[in-house]
Amino acid sequence: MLRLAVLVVSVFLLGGTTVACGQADSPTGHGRHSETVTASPGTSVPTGPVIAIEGMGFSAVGPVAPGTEITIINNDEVEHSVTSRTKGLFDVHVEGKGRATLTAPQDAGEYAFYCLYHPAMLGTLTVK
Ligand SMILES: [Cu+2]
Repeated sequence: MLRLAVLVVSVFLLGGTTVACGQADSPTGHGRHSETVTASPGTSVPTGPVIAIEGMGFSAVGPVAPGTEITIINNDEVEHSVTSRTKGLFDVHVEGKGRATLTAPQDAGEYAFYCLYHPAMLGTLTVK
């Protein structure tokens, strides 16, 4: 139950801080989601690329264009980060069960990243 409440709150936060438009005709409608929803259709599906974090690992993300907004969805209970190996390029922290946005670098290339909290978590972002 608490999990569901947190999920609902984060959905509201997302709707409030991003310009939620288009698909959210009735974000709080009567259709309740099951508790295991990761990216439920209808209310909060990101339109762009996504890096999902689950089980202490990053999902793969396909090549993205420079400057693309990438949604990071943390399905774990603990906080993670998406931090570039090249210091200072990007460093986005995502609370447990939270979401954040990473803006892809402007230059094409392969950007290795990891989690500051769990350095064994590794991923690569390709920009082209
Ligand atoms: Cu982590």
